[in-house]
Amino acid sequence: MKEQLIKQAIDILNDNFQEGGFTIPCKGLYPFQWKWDSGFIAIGQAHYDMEKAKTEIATLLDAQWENGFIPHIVFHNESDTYFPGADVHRSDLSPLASKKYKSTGMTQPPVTGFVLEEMYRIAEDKENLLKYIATQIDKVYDNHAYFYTHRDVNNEGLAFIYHNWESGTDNSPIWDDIWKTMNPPDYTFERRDTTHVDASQRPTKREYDHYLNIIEIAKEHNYNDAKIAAHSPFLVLDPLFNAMLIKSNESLINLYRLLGNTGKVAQLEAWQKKSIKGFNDKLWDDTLNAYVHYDLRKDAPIRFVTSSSFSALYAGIPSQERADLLLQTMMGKFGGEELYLCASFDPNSDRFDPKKYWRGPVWINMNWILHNGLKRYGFNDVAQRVKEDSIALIEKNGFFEYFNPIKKVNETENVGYGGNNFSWSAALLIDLLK
Ligand code: 9WN
Repeated sequence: MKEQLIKQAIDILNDNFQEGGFTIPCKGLYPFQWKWDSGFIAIGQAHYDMEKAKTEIATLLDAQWENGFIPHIVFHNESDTYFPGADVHRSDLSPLASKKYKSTGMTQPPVTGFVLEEMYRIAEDKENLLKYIATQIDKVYDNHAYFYTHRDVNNEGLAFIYHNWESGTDNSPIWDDIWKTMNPPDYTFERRDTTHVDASQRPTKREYDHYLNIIEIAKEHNYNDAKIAAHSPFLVLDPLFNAMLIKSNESLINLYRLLGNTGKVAQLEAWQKKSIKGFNDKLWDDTLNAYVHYDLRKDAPIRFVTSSSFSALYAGIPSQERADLLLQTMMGKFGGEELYLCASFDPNSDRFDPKKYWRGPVWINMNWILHNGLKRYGFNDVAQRVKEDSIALIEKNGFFEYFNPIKKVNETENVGYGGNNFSWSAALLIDLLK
């Protein structure tokens, strides 16, 4: 069984690998290179073809902008199966954009630092991999410098996101109250996602109006961060995004030490200290006993528990005492026997929807982050359950993009949703099974 699943996963990843040296998240639905997908994909590739993993990350970093920014999509080709494409995003409006690649002007969770460390963990020839890391690591450092210089408006060690697509958790109910503060035009456009996937599993037309509206505002300001910080109706501190930054800081520190190149370590440690403090001070909610999102526009927390709330474990952010509380919250709200771990949104909330994308379904990349985070704090039984649930969902349904967390439904129907033969589900399953 295990060998069979690994073989299937490798076939999917090889099939999704493109000539330009990158892997698409899935055919039809996502025909380009996505930032955090590439990172998770490289972790899977590292187990069976390290050269491919190296290429994946090198290609992504090749699209870095002059200010250290790394875009969320790199448009390597002219595919028209995805909306909105390069002609909507118009990265050329920014004087700092890559001259080599068209891209978006927004980013995604900064996973690349810890991905390099994961590749090092997996590598058999560690010396060879360190040589490769030496050629890439400064680009990742520059990306972190970008976040601390241009995205930390209150100088508290936390980077803002200005678009829901930057969070990676696109239509989370977290954003619902922000949409109420906006009134975008009823844009005319042709969506492509709902030609690949049932519309009931995707965001609504009105949600897309909001998504496009924020892009238009950012474009009016030529993707200038200071102007975006001043004018974007969406400005949020996201616990997942910042946990990934903090985990990646830690990895960069470890890797620079291994390289014997410690010139940047003091700066990374200073950022790290500030970020961990900022995260604990600003994002912890004493009543919910969880980390939550923070709306910088309203200057108020967004008080819901999501799978992002638990990602802090992977980055070692909570004290053991807080981690214990976080585990209680997770098991109390998300851990019932009738559920697979881990729903993406609080299953007790009336905003929970078990079929709709980031409003409830289980995602394998989040489960991978949570599995590793739970292990870090010694919560081995729950870590094991997250792993077993991930394997069971894929084994039963296939390598889908997301899954219905309700077990009863799982017994009777196929409950894998979104894209099939999805790259990070394949890649991270390989890592979980090895
Ligand atoms: C927008 C590629 C990406 C993931 C995101 C996921 C989805 C895109 C979309 O697909 O977002 O970036 O068009 O819906 O939400 O996490 O990186 O797999």
